[in-house]
Amino acid sequence: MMGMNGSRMMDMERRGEEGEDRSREDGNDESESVGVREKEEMEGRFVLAMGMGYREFVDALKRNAPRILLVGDTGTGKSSLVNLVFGSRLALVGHGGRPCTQHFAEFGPTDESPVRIIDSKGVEKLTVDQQMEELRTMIAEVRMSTNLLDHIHLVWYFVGSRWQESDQKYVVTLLESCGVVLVINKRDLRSNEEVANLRQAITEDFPGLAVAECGDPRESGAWIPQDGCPQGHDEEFIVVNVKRRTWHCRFTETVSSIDGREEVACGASGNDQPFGAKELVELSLDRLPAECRKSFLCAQRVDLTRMHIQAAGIITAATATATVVGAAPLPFSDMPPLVAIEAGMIATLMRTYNVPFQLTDVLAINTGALGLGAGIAYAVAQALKASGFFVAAGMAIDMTVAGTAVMTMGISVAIVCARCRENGLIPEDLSAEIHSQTSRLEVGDLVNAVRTRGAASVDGQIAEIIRMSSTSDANPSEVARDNLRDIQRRALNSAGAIERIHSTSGNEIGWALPNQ
Ligand SMILES: Nc1nc2c(ncn2[C@@H]2O[C@H](COP(=O)(O)OP(=O)(O)O)[C@@H](O)[C@H]2O)c(=O)[nH]1
Ligand SMILES: [Mg+2]
Repeated sequence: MMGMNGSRMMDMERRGEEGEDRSREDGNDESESVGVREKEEMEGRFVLAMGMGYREFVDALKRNAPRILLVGDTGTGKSSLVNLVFGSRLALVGHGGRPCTQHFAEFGPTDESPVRIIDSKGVEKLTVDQQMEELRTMIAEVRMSTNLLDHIHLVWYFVGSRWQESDQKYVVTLLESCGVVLVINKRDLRSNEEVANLRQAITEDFPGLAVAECGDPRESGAWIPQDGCPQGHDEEFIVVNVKRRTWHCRFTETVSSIDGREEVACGASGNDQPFGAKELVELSLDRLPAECRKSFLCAQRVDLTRMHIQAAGIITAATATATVVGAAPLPFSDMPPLVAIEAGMIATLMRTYNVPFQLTDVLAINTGALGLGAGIAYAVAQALKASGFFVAAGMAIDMTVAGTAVMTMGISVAIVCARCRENGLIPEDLSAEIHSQTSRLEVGDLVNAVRTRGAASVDGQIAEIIRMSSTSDANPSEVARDNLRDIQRRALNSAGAIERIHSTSGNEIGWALPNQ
């Protein structure tokens, strides 16, 4: 088998691109127009293959979507919180959704948000007892289904300004059939004292019931921090930049210094980021049945660390598959599968980070300089044709090249998607951003670790590389290199191919490969 190294691949691609340009200039040259047709065919197959892998992934998530019931008075911020956690595509508005009963409607699942949200509508006109009856009937009805996925899996119960007897009754009823998380929402509008009192009353009724405190100050009109600045200067706030609603404490104090009297400003400031949603996600996750957790994780948009772990699993799986495909010594037959694997991985990763994308984005990313995708497949075909011979026997894509290219691409996509999610912005040219990231990565060694069968244990390390590289300017390659010894040790260890060396006192002092 004749391997192909990275620089040669790039070389070929460069030649391929030139070929492409030439074919645009004089498109009536017969051999070149064949090339164009081939390219179209290649893209057609690519779109098809990618569409399948990605579709399966999304459909499975939707099939296993958890069903979450919202309970709480109108205006407690239910819709706002759902939008914050799952994105606004669920369009939780009064009249939408599929009616469950007269007073409940269901939203989702969608491709973007594989969750089912049941929201109440118009229950405020009913008495507490009638509302309770409605709730009981609805829960009993869905529990008739033999399919556990149709049951209500979780309730987000929105607490009002006081904890009342009716709250206690509601929660008792709900706990009979599903997990409950109490949500003290609009936290930014409540005083610490109010929250402390609520928590105490709740704990008396239900010791150990999960409570999440959330708030989204961006939602309110005029926002002033409730509990003062950290220095306790309650009266001295100004809210600057009303659009973004940042605040600044302008408290000043006159103090004596050696040279005389001086003005000292507090200067504490903050901004109005939403908060508490991550905690709500964690508490909810703990209470969901295992079958629905993956969908829930893919639907939520607030906990990045969870997304990294998910992404690492996807990258590892794609890398392992590409490595196997790359190992088959069939000339070029491995191109379409590799293209599909990589494209499917890119789409799935973007989905995991909830970065909106079009098929054309995936195409653009996949045809970039270092990606082993449609671009390279086409370029290699062009290069071979230009040099006068067709597919030569033994020209298989080397397995390490395949694995490395896919993993490199995966980590780059994940890092860039994580950054997009973190700052809420998507670069104008997503593809260029990902390719610039790709050029900073050399993870061949990492791929070797994955190849040693201990793939699962590598997930955590990949997640860590993504995490560190997406929140700082750290070079992902350096992060990878620093972790490499440990990654390999863990991979080998879990594959059972490693002997631990212990000191006489029993401490692990090293490791070794058997028979070497
Ligand atoms: N200050 C503040 N306002 C919020 C918060 N959550 C929601 N709101 C506002 O409260 C109002 C009612 O919210 P909505 O989500 O429609 O409540 P729902 O009736 O329970 O679905 C809207 O004007 C929101 O902008 C929050 O955490 N803080
Ligand atoms: Mg609402």
